Amino acid sequence: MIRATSKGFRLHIGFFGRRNVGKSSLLNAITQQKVSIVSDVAGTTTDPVEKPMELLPIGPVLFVDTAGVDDVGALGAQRIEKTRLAIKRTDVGVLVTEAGVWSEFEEKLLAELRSHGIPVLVALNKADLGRANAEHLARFAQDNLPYAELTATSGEGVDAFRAMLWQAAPAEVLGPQVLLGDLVGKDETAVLVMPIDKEAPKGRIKQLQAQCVRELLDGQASCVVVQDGGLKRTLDNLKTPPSIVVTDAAVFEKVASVTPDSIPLTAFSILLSRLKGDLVAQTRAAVAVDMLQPGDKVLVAESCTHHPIEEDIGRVKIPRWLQKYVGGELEFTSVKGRDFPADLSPYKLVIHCGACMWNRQEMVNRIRECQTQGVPITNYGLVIAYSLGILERALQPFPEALAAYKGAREEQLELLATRALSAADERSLSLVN
Ligand SMILES: Nc1nc2c(ncn2[C@@H]2O[C@H](COP(=O)(O)OP(=O)(O)OP(=O)(O)O)[C@@H](O)[C@H]2O)c(=O)[nH]1
Ligand code: SF4
Ligand SMILES: [Mg+2]
Repeated sequence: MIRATSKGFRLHIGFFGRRNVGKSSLLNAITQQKVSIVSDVAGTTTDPVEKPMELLPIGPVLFVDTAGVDDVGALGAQRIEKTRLAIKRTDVGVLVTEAGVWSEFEEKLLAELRSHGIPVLVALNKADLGRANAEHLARFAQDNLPYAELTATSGEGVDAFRAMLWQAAPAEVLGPQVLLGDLVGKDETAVLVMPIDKEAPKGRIKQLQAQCVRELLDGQASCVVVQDGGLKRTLDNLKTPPSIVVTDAAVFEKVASVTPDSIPLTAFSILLSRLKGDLVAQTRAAVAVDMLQPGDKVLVAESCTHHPIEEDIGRVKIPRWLQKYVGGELEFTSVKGRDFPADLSPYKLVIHCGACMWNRQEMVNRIRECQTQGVPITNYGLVIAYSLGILERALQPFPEALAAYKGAREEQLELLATRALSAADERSLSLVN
């Protein structure tokens, strides 16, 4: 049973700033709980502290208190790195400073937050000790930077600041986060294929599968849940064909062979790419599989740190299918959680899981990182479907991604044809010589 909203579906609000400005005090004042330790010793918060809560009218949020980023020394460098990682998963950034303090340090932090597209609010804390100076207020006005003067220790100004938080939340985060509900109309049926294999969580179903079921119920649609072995029987028994079949990508091949072509078919991880990632970009990247050659390096990345099992999808199944497609050995590296290489240049392709445990901001940042370094990043479901020759079918419900797929295929075929031509030229040249 799902009792709580998972971290991945919460708006992440991060508190950043120098040491001792009152970040932890502000978090405690906003949540009205002693979440984070407060002291007058600079550098009290060392690792990011997380507090999930319901912040009305936004809904579920995750507050993240971070270590002061002006920290010094070797330990300080580690803390700064952790704070940097926290920035990457932030949806709304709170830049905390003391009234009267705004220097190059705050400007740099602001620029870093904004470089990730994060809306920023400035909290001028310790208003009981001093008020904001006119020069700083003019600076905020010039950039339309929202700010508030407050006193975290007495709570003064904190209610108004709480309201500013939800005004700053990006519309796409607050808007409906639809996985499947929009693809199945009222009174229609969806069939969800969920194999209960060794990867299935014990005694429950995955959060994203539960969310699909809930969305279908909310939309007055019907939902049939079945394991792969029971799919054919279920489809044969349904009087009206379902509007869609959604499967775990691990059994894509089997499910595609049983589902008639007239029934739309996709995978949970493809739904996740649409919700959390960038379905169009990740679809284009799936086609890059055609450029792989035996011996190339491929990075397989997962957002969570579950223990690998025998028939693990990322370590066993995807390598097997891809090597069969490429016709030779590839060199795979697997990484988990936030352990992601800074230098991606050795890799020809990154294959990412659906990142169900992350919020969209963090996954989109990872995609942008790969794009900046010119390395295509795709997704489990997309690459499996492509290597099995069923990606066009799996994208039928997503016209934009389907168009991107067709465009990318054409470009790829042209590239491959040019490659084949120049190889033929080289061969004839060597014959002549
Ligand atoms: N006078 C006054 N003191 C405050 C206020 N907010 C926090 N403080 C004090 O400032 C000191 C530092 O507060 P923290 O909340 O631990 O600051 P921090 O930014 O989390 O510090 P680090 O975790 O070390 O980076 C504590 O002694 C707090 O009591 C405020 O609004 N007014
Ligand atoms: S590996 Fe990725 S998609 Fe699978 S459970 Fe973990 S975060 Fe979710
Ligand atoms: Mg602190």
